[in-house]
Amino acid sequence: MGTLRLVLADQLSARLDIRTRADKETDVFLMAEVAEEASYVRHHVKKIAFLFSAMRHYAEALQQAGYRVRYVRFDDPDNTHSLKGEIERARTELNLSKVQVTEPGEWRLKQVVAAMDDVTLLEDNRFLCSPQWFSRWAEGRKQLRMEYFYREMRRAHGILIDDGKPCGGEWNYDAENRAPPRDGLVIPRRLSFRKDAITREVLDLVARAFSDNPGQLEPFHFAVTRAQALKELEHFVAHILPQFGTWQDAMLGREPYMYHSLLSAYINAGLLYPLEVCQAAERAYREDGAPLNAVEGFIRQVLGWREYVRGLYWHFMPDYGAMNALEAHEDLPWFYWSGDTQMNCVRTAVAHTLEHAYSHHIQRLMITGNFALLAGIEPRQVHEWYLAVYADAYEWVELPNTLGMALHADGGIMASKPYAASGAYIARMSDYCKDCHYKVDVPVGEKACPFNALYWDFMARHEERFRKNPRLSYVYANWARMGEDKQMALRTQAQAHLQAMREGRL
Ligand code: FAD
Ligand code: DLZ
Ligand code: SF4
Repeated sequence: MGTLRLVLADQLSARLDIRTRADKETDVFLMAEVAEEASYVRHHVKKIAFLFSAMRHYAEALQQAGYRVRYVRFDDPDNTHSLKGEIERARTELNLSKVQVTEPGEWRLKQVVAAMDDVTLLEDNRFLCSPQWFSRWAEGRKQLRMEYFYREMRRAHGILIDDGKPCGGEWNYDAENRAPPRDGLVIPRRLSFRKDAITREVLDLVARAFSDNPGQLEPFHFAVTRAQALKELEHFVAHILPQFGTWQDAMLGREPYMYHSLLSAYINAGLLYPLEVCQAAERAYREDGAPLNAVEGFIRQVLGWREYVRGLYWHFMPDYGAMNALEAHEDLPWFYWSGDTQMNCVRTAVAHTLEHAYSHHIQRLMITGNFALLAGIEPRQVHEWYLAVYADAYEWVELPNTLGMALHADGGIMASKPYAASGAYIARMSDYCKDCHYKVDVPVGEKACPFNALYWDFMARHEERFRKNPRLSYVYANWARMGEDKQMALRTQAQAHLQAMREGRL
């Protein structure tokens, strides 16, 4: 008797046990494009198109390798449009009772499949740290700081380690990274993959079936196969990685990608393995002279942050999803979906997002995330936005980044202080302010940059919680030095900005 093997849209990896254990004679792979998964948030159309096209290419590769595959298309008239429904339908029609599934990356979906009869969950062995290992590491620690987790990962996997010590003598080269942008930066061109017949068919489907969803479908040039994703990795390592560290936090209006890798959607969907990505970066350092600050900075994102947020997610779910430590209750303003705001930084970050289903980390954290933090937007609504609009978004990675890193809604489990910043930070790290309706160095008045008053209002609202934090003592010292009149003017201005936001005038 064979086994039905479910492969989800983000499990397109040949090295998973679900594939290596398959029997070509008796087992059947099930893959399904279903409305339930495609609509639990209003996913960006490019995200849906990327996943459906990558799924169809993966199914084709499975078949070519001699496996039996049952692929349910979105417009199949018998499609039940839920994964549970498709498992049951396949079981009955193929007369297969046993089902195996690689652990889903979302708590919601894991509950659904785990509750079904005769379903076995297999470990997702693409990750470099299992949820069990993370929980053992977390047990008994007062603070779960990424930096210490990352060092253990470096040692455990022997990445950038020489004779048991970190390459170059330091674990972290951040001091050399994160320069403000400068004029004349030339960013190498990105690869653009030709659309084949499968992708063109998917684009037609998505245009028809998801016409109300956010985002621009075309131009579409994502990699949709492992071979293409490997080309993207090679291109990044050879031409972009050497500059990655220095410009990691810089933002330019004309450059949505800067020196970032654009690999997250491919790693998360399974077209690339995180270990091979780290090893490719390490080789560039050891064999091709890529600078250590860039290579270490990049590896820290993949081996450190990526594994760490997944560990946090499984350790604290399901409670994590409902946290709102700062009691933020404002509604998400409409400009997150439309880009219709006079704040050039937010307008640009949203425009990049709607066009590419991508924005880089500093736009996510210090522009759209920072605004939501300062304005006190309800975490659940912000979370749903991030989960919807990025091609790389699945709850295991998006939720801790949004709730923990950007919104401090987990009360500091993830970050020792909130990533709150005023307009001065944005002016230093980007070229947005020079083309803005608002004036970044004006604190109050009609042209006042909203990030200034909202920053101080945020600090004042949460003084009780943050005053004793040693990393924020200089902030409260500055606040006290302003005196009551200036404080009052800033807080009144913040209320005016919030009112303008609620009325769609900001
Ligand atoms: P690069 O800057 O080139 O970084 C290299 C790789 O490191 C990425 O491909 C990614 O795999 C990994 N990485 C870097 N930072 C993080 C991080 N903080 N957490 C996890 N992995 C990281 N990342 C997602 O993959 N999916 C999400 O849904 C997601 N949502 C986010 C929401 C918010 C509010 C914030 C602040 C960050 C979010 N991130 C998310 C993390 C990060 O912004 C993206 O991984 C990154 O922007 C992807 O672009 P890139 O591949 O060019 O990354
Ligand atoms: C995000 C997504 C979308 C849009 N569509 C599907 C789908 O049709 N079929 C499927 O198997 N998975 C889809 N996914 C991914 C899942 O919703 C879910 O986010 C991940 O599988 C979690 O690991
Ligand atoms: Fe953003 Fe303020 Fe700069 Fe405008 S002035 S781009 S709102 S930081």
